[in-house]
Amino acid sequence: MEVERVEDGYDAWLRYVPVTDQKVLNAYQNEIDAVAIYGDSPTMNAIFDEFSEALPKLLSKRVSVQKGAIAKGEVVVSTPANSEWVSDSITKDEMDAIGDEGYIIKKVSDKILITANTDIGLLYGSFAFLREIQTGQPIDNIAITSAPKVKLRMLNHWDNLNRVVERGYAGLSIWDWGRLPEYNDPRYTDYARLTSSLGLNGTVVNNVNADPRMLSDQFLNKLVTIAGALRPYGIKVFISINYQAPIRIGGLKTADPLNEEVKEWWAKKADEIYALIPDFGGFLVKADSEGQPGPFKYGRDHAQGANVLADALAPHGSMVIWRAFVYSPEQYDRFREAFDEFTPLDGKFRDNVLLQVKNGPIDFQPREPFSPLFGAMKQTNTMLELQITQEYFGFANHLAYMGPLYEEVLDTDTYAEGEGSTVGKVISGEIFGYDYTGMAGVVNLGTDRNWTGHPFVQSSWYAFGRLAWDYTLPADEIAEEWIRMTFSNDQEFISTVKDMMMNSREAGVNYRMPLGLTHLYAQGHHYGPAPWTVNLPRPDWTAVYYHKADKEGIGFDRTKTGSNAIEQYNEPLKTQFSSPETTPEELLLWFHHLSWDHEMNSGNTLWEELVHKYYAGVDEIRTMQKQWDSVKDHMDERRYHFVKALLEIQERDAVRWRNSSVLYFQSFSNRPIPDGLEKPEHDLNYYIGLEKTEYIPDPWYN
Ligand code: GCW
Repeated sequence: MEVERVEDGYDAWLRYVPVTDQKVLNAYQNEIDAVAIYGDSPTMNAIFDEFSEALPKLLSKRVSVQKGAIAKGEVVVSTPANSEWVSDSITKDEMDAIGDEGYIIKKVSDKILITANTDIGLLYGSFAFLREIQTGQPIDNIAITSAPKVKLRMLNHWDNLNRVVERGYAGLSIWDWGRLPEYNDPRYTDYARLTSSLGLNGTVVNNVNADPRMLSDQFLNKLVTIAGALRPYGIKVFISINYQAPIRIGGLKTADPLNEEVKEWWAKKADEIYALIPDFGGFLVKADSEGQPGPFKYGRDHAQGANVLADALAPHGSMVIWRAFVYSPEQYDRFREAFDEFTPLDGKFRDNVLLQVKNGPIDFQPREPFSPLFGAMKQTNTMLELQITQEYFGFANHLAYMGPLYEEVLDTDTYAEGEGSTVGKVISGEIFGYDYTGMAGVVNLGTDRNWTGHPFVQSSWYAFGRLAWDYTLPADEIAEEWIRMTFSNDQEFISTVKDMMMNSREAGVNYRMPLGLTHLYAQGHHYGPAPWTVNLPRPDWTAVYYHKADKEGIGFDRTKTGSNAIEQYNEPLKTQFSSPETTPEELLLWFHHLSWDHEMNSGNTLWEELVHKYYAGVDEIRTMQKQWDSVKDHMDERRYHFVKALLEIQERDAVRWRNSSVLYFQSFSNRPIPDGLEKPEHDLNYYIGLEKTEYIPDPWYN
């Protein structure tokens, strides 16, 4: 009896459902009879398992997957070192060009060759080949050469040791600490398959708000099991460390980075870790930020703080990733802080330190200008941190594909070394020649069956991974791949859903914070609107700090007459952002405080334009609802109904965001909501009341 497939999202983009287009299927069936895999290692076994699972399902026929033996109609997977036929089929130049992790897929007489310099390269090539089949691409003349542009391609988990995931929204942490090290949950392997299929090669397993116990023998032993499960897939484990660990678990009296005992403690700790996990990745550190301890207590700076850890890890060939997410209540403009704190330290960090910088200067807002640190740190390896979890995008309730946001960041010109110095080029080391390069994505993965809560958050995990490999890939192409693999190769379905995805980020900007408004969230949980927030222990946690609305106008003046944060950018950006006329409208209120009557490009006043944007955001969600309904017949009921319900929640929330914001800002502007727009159902007080009663419980903020 055939059992109907349950589309619960667990398999994500590795579903391996039968190819349905008969012409395409015939071609594949003719081309592929067998897979010959050369070499023996856990990674080669993983390749064997993947092909054995995938091909018979995809091709609806028996495919023999075997170790060795070349015959007709085969896919051959081997390094040149393991097969004479392979080394005869490839040149040294071809192999040199792909480095340690790249791969080549090409047709050689009647066979398809997948080759690389390492087993991990072969694994990436195998996943890439399967992706071609999953997305229905022709393979009769297949020719793909690919190598990653960035070295460290990693996920960051904000998972606590009690399994609560900070900003997670998809269940508990997938790391089952209570049953580790004994129980090697098969889920770790599936996590590794999904992650590695994108080319990601590192993961930080615990929250940057770090529990010192992560460095205890107890937890390091648990980590050994996880490292073992991920190793065949080329994923190294990293941990976040707590700067006070020498005191908290080491029994020392100080954690001063210049103290000899402290130095020794870290060096010994590193040795212990490497004795357990020989390929351990390194440390991630959030120091002197949001209450986390750091070197400041001892009068030391970030470089001194990082270097003691770098020295401990250097003998093992690994690295420290030091976060640049810092801001203090004293600063007049939070925007300025990371730049002001870190640029004087450029050149003072050890070579094996990477500075991990969030894409924008504030904090993963729906739209931020890029952090001016990209393009300013010539002598410090600087890597990019993006957020996959939707802390500021409606948690796991709203559809918000992050591909366009990532693309926007990576393609933005920093002008660090003249025109064309994009953020992508900076972080891949092309501009300043960094020793280490990297990209990190903060994930929300949890015990929810589909990993990410909202099925479409998977698409941002996917996009992040693909862009970490190649930052030049277009977000819409990535979306299409993901749709094909996750849902369907049907053209109508693809174009409709791709359209929804590509518009979803801008819709989210529009109904929350258009024209460069930012950080207007209810404090703490960051789900709903609260532009009215005034009194909090720190001014930079209030909303009024960010929008500065008054009777005259709205926006944060960051030009010379204000905080002058724009001076942190290279020319011509500095000049461009100094005048409202030359500032892109989507960033306008990031840099200027303007009159409600300021004339916009459309001819509308600023007030009218703002209101129109808020309304457009809601309309876009309503359009998405119609689009989703229109493709109902192209998918399973389960996913259709789930996403439909989530879109209803999103529409409700978008209306709340819009009405709250428009009514609140209207209390300053004293101008009418333009004619023809539906009027808010309730008054401002009603929406203010919702902040306390109607929000999604986030376990982190109970
Ligand atoms: O975005 C903010 C979050 C915190 C987070 C912090 C950080 C892990 O609200 O929850 O803490 O950033 O990035 O360190």
